[in-house]
Amino acid sequence: MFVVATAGHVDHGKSTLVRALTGMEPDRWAEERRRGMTIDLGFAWTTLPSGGTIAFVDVPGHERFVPNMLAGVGPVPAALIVVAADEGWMPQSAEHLAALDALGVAYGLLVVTRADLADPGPATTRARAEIGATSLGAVEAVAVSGRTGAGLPELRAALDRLTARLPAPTVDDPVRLWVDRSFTVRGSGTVVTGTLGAGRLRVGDVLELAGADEPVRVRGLHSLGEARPEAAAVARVAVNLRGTPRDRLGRGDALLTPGRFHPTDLVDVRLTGDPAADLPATLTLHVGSAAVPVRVRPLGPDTVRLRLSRPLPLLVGDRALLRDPGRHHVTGGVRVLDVAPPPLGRRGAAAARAQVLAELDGRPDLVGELRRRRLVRAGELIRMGVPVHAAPVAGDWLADPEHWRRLGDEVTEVVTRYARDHPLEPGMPVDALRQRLALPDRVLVEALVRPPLRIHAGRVGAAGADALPEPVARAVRRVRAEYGDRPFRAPEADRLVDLGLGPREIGAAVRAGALLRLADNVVLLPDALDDAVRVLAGLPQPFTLSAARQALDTTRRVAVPLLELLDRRGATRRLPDDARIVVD
Ligand SMILES: Nc1nc2c(ncn2[C@@H]2O[C@H](COP(=O)(O)OP(=O)(O)OP(=O)(O)O)[C@@H](O)[C@H]2O)c(=O)[nH]1
Ligand SMILES: [Mg+2]
Repeated sequence: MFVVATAGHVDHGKSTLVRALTGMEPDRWAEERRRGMTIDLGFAWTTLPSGGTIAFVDVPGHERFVPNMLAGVGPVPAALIVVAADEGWMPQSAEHLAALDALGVAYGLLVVTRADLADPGPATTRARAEIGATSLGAVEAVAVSGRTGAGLPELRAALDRLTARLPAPTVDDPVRLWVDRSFTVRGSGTVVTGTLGAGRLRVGDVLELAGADEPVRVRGLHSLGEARPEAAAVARVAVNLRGTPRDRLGRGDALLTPGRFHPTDLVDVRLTGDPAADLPATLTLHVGSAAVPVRVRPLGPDTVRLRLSRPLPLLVGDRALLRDPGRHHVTGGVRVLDVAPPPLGRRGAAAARAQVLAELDGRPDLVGELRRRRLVRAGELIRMGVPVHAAPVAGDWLADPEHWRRLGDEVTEVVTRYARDHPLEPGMPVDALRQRLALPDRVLVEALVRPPLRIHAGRVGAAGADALPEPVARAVRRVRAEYGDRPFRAPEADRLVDLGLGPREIGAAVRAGALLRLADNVVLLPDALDDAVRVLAGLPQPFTLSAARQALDTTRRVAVPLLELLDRRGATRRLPDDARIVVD
């Protein structure tokens, strides 16, 4: 299916033309028919000579209803520009064309109607000149009479040529259905309609309603008046939503593929066309079927920041237009450059931002986004409209490669400095390191720690006794040299003092696994435990404390806490008579 919107000045014959082409009535309201004037969007469809189906979104031409017109053309890729032969180019011919240009609509047809009332030549010449200067470029022109039917076969053939040129829809893209109508059907509940420009909808799909938390479920689908299990872009669709009250949504809302959009109320955009130097501070942003007041903050010569009065699900590259509702004037088009721009706090930030924006063209660019954002979640980029084809560095985090390398170096520096400043701690707490590097997620720290650094018990440090400050390490080496051949003799308290091993130093050595503490001021080398079990296993079982003390060639000061430690570890068992056995 193809969807084409009409455009043109009031009373130039848009609805008459749609009626003549489709046999359907685009003016749905009694008031429209009574006044002979379109007020709101109308919908009709027909089959072209080629067999293709074409649906029309018929828009009002009156200047008061331009916002309705914009809601209709916003999501539609092609336009039928209607000019009356007897009136020629008029103000809303110009305003509608400016809107199409601002939105970047590139496909269209000029239809000069009421050709039975006047020579279509002059209107055709003028309109073609106007259209030729816009995003539509050179268009085919057809003269018709909605009254006599003259020119309609030529118009149908021209529509076939137009639709054949339209780009193929991207049916695998996520759905962003801008709602242009919502109503209630008795027995079915809420129904919304819109132009599905990309993606695919199926009965049973769960969608997000932009700005609301709960999901909505597609209960039924209609397209061109018929129920269908599925509709693929491009299509006019009516979606029946299960359990969503009618007052929850209306024109300007959007139904979205879950997780693929991130509604934003702050965007940086490029003004397209000929931006005025003195933009009003408040304008209305029209995008899709939505119209939202915005505050405009100029940044660069053709870039501005827009603060939206309510969030919209925008993507990098989106086209939209700014309009001054008071002056009935399309101010210009915009192309969205950034849907999650940084705050502009400090002085000079706006100028710096303008420089960044000057480099952007609205084409999603992963490498550039990573360079600017340095660290960002893949899901976040996807929700901005940036395709992700790079491997994450940790979790779902992507990093700018250069930044990631720098972070790796910083980890080494910071941890080394920490070890120097806190010689008795077995490394830097992971969270302190995370905060020091201002990293948003602990998994990033974990991914940045590389040998010889390691994470042990929530701290980042060098592995093993290497982590000991040199004086403690030296003392431990002395202990090993002096006691290595009599491993169950513990240095006396005054010897420990001589070696510089106070309680804090002993604590550090114990945490690093360099010493084993049996009691206050009673330490052994860590291999002593296994050796002790081997010696004790050689004794006749059960054995007494005194037998153990002699076999180990040590004192009660060591033997008592050593056996208690072995009991606790389950290597020995104490019997009711205080003798012990070695447990196999
Ligand atoms: N003679 C003649 N009259 C026409 C032709 N097309 C439209 N009209 C008349 O022009 C008037 C306006 O036609 P519409 O089709 O309502 O115009 P419109 O562009 O839809 O107007 P809005 O929706 O209000 O912008 C009606 O009275 C039509 O009968 C035509 O080709 N020839
Ligand atoms: Mg009309």
